[in-house]
Amino acid sequence: MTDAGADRAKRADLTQISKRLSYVLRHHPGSIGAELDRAGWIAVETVLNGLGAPGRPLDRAVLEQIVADDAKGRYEFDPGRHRIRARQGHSVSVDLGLAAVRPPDVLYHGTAVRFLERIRAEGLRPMGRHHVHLSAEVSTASTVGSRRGPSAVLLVDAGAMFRDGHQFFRSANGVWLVDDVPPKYLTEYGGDVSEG
Ligand code: HQG
Repeated sequence: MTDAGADRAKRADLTQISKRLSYVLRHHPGSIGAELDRAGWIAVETVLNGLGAPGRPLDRAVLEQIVADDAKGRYEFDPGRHRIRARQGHSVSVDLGLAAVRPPDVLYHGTAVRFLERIRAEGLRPMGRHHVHLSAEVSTASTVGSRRGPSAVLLVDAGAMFRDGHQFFRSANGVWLVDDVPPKYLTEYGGDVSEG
């Protein structure tokens, strides 16, 4: 294999491990026979054992690299680096201890065009996750929406929601979180979104 080929293979391996890490830390710690504590933490050693082969734990340096290189800052270690957790995106019940904060006046949500009709009727709901995820930038919302084919971006009147008493949280990696967004605060934004 060429050096470039070996690099690509290594990156693909790391991506695979990162996906399994996300699955364990956000959705199914039971898949490695473990549990998260209330705040979503799990012992690093448990993760290394769980993501490695039997009798051959994952190398700690590999986990450190995945956390450090993650483009979205999805994971964090505790200060002593004994425990690890996902910063947001959970479907299992955790209390991340985030304080409610005032949002910017406008936030964005990217979604699939095929979901729009239902969203117009019932607003944004957390679906499988704890919260509805919103972004401060259109570009991020657009990328998130594009994961599921033809996409649309919705503009959220976060200022009005805040004035009306909705609580907003901001995860350690900059994702805005809210329980739900009723339809009256949503406007369809940008080109590939058609009314009706
Ligand atoms: C849609 C990724 C029908 C919602 C991303 C979304 C993000 C509705 C899907 C993070 C609906 C849920 C979260 C309704 C919402 N009717 N569809 N009433 N309300 N939806 O994956 O926001 O890579 O749970 O629009 O970057 O897409 O995992 O949420 O399309 O930050 O770190 O239901 O996941 O981050 O899908 O993505 P998701 P999301 P990670």
